This record gives sequence, C-alpha cells and structure tokens, in this order.
Amino acid sequence: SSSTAVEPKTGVLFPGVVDGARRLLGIGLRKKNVFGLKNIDVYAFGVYAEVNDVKKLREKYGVLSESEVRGSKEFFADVLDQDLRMTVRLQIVYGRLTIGSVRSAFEESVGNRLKKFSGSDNKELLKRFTSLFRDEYKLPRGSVIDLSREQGYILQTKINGKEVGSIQSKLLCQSILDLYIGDDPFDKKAKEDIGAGLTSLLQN
Ligand code: DAO
Ligand code: DAO
Ligand code: DAO
Repeated sequence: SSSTAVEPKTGVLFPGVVDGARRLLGIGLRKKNVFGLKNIDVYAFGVYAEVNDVKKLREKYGVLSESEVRGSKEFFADVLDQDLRMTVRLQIVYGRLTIGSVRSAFEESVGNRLKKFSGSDNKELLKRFTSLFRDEYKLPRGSVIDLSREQGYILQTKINGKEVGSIQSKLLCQSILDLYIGDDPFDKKAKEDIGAGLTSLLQN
C-alpha cells in the first residue's frame, strides 16, 4: 500500500512515498535489550522500494503465486543482493541515545551481517563507517535517518533530510537491509508486511 502508516506503539508516522517513487512496504520497531534487564524502544522504521526496480524481478517471480513469493528465501535473498533502489527510514524514539552506543550497536548488528555475507570480519570497512559517527553529533528523539541504496550499490545516509555521507559498497547495502528483511530480522511482523508489499508491487 502507498498510504501513510503509523507505528502503533510509538505513534511515529511514515509517509506512503519518499524520494519521488519509493513506496512504503512495511514498518516496525527496533528494540534493544540493555544489560539483560529491559527492552528499550530505540527507533521506529519504515522500508521503501522503488516500484520500477522491484518490477525487474517479475521475470523470475511473476509466475509464482503470492504465497509462493512470500515464502521464498530466494526472493528475499534477491531483494538483498540486487541493484534495487530502496530506503530504510529510521525515526529515533529513545531520548538518550549516545553516538557511542550507536557505534557499538552498529559494530554488533551490521558487523555480524558483514561476516555472514562475506565470511570475513571486515574490520576495516566497519571502522571506515563508524569513524564517521563522531561524538559531537546528536540524535535526539524525533531525529530521522534515511539509509538508502542508490543505483550502483551506493549507500547514502541522510540525517533530518541532510546528506551526511555516501559509500559505495554492495556488501554494506546488503548487510544493512538484512537487519530488516533477512533471516533473523529485528521485527518479524515488519518483515512479513514488507514481503507482502513487495509481492503486490511485483504482481500489480
Ligand atoms: O546504553 O542507554 C543505553 C542503551 C542504548 C542502546 C542503543 C542502541 C542503539 C541502536 C542503534 C541506533 C542506530 C540509529
Ligand atoms: O539498528 O543496529 C542497528 C543499526 C542500524 C543502522 C544505523 C545507522 C546509523 C547511521 C547514522 C549515524 C549517525 C551518527
Ligand atoms: O549533521 O549532526 C549532523 C549529523 C552528521 C552525522 C554524520 C554521520 C555520518 C554517517 C555516514 C554514513 C556513511 C554512509
């Protein structure tokens, strides 16, 4: 669907379309367990895809039924791997986020995926990325981070609409998207909705 959606627990609103023609597929919540004590809600997220790019997968999947597509691991693997323009929008809901904790969460979650997809721990790539997260930056509640995969596997990062960095890395794009639509996603219900959204773009 391409209408606005509201993440129910946090009230965060996601527009139906961003970046011209990227359509909202599904929304979810990133939680983090701290010291094994409690779960905090860190950010709400929305995943978007460029309609015309998703249609490139029609040749391969267009003959399958909706439920076959949604249940296909290969389909999600193709979405992660191929040069399809997508955006993941994060809106921070945790009011005391420090850049140090963003850096270590990134090293853990994205670091695991880099290892999963490449077989090595990519310390250098990870450092190149996290060194951009300087201590003086602030991400108060309400901050919006757009992580987008542009044509040619360019990962572009915007904070509150302002571009803060770009890096060309197929592996990094794939690893970040895997957090949301991979085998062990942050929010399973969100992944299901995203799968349904992709399927409807594919078949309509
Ligand atoms: O130490 O107070 C704390 C808990 C902080 C948890 C931070 C999780 C960070 C998740 C990544 C955010 C990316 C924008
Ligand atoms: O939730 O574990 C996670 C990682 C999500 C990716 C966060 C990327 C944040 C990049 C911007 C940092 C700006 C200081
Ligand atoms: O304007 O205060 C600000 C935020 C700047 C944050 C810079 C973070 C850089 C993240 C770059 C990721 C590269 C893909």
